[in-house]
Amino acid sequence: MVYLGFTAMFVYGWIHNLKVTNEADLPIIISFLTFFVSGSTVYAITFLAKLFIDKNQNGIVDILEEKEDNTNDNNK
Ligand SMILES: [Ca+2]
Repeated sequence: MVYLGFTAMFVYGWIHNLKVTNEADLPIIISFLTFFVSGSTVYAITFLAKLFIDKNQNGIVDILEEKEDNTNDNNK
C-alpha cells in the first residue's frame, strides 16, 4: 500500500510536470521503472540464493531437506 501511494504520487507529479513543461520526462520514469524492476530482481535473487544454501554441508539444499523432513514426519 505504501508503494501504491508512492506510485500514485509519482505518476501525479509526473503528469503535472508533463503539463507544465509540455514534455515527457522520460529519463525519470525510466529510472522509476528500473527501481521497481530491481526491487523484484532482488526478491528473485534472494529466492534463488536459498536454493544454494546448504548449512550442514551434506550436499542437499536445505529447502529440499526441510520438505523431506516434513514428509518423514507425516510417515511417523
Ligand atoms: Ca543440507
